Amino acid sequence: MKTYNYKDLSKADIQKLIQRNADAANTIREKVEQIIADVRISGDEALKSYAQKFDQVSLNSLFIGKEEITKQANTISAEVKDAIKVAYANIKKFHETQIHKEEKTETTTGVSCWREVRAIERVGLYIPGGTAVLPSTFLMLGIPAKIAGCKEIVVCSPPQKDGNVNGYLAFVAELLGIEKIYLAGGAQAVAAMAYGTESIPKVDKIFGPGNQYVTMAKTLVQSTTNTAIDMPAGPSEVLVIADETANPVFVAADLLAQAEHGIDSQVVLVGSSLRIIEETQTELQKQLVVLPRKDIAAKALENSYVVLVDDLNQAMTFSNEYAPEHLILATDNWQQITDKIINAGSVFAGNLTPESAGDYASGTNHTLPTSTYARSYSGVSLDSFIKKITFQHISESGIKNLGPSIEILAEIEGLHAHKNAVSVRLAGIKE
Ligand code: HSO
Ligand code: ZN
Repeated sequence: MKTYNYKDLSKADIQKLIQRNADAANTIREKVEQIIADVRISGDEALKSYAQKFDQVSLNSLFIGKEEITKQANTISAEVKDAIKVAYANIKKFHETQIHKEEKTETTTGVSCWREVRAIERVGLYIPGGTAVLPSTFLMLGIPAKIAGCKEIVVCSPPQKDGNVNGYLAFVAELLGIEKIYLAGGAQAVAAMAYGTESIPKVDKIFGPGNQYVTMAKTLVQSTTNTAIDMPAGPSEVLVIADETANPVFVAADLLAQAEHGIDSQVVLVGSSLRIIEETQTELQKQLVVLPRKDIAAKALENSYVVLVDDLNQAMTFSNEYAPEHLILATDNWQQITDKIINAGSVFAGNLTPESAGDYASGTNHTLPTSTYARSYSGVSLDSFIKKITFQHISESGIKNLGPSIEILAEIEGLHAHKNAVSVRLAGIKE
């Protein structure tokens, strides 16, 4: 990986460095628009013909039900089931801490205001399939949806060649109590959940990662329907801050863990120790060659880099500019800098905390903002599946106390009907 010295970087250089892979999404826009139009017009038929075209499978039914889910779930080993259960329990425990009830407040005597939480009624979870089946993503989206109490949870995942779903996904569905999995993938699945088809219900919000087609489809349906999406998504990324207390073997392993996700993934090492940086570069090559996904990881490393900084504070300044999806603090001194973190999706603090822990099983969510969106977005959490509705109640003393101010404000805005809605009540009380 190419190394830059922070001292030599101008503001413009830094802006260039923090820019993510300019995505070629526009080239696929037309194709995705066509897919969306097909699904709108032909519904299930379009989904079946896309399954034939993209997944090479001819489907009789567009979903599998409870019986088939149980059958598939039983094909996986007890060891894997136990590991999934550990992840399930931790993710559930952490997301349950996100349940909050807000207090009522009396803003003016006789005027009380409060908010109540309601679950989004119908949510759609897109779980990638094909070469990268991600049961962990099903856990990360399904658990908060269940805790929130969403009435309808629509799950779409591309069919396997045998027209079924993978056993790991089936087992997660069982744990979540989800009795149907729709066999649809890619942009066509997103279109189905946004518009609804004969089989697949329309939802209010779509969640989940996916390739460029899925991402483009989410972006398009968000602006053309009343369906919301979890967040804009780009290629996965990690930034590791390392000082002289870091372990180069661990740092290299963390960088590769992210690099193996895809050729467009980016990994950045920001180090204050030249020795650690050099040893990490050597380790990277050593560990890379034995990885099954070494070709993918090697490509990702080509668009990755190292920044040499003076100290942890300077490292944090760069990291905040970069706004990484994952931030690893590979230092025993992590407590010194956590206060200075402004932009990051999820933070992994200390030398024994790999990002993989959060990807799978520690409890935090792995659906996180990428491509500098950590500046303004949070990762998926219980909040993503709920809405908060404001309420107010005004008593006789309340309308007497607050009414005159409302009347004046309505008057200066020239909105006399607004003013009148208060005046008639005040007059009604006097009578
Ligand atoms: N690091 C990925 C999540 C993931 N890793 C799923 C393994 N499986 C994006 O945050
Ligand atoms: Zn990962």
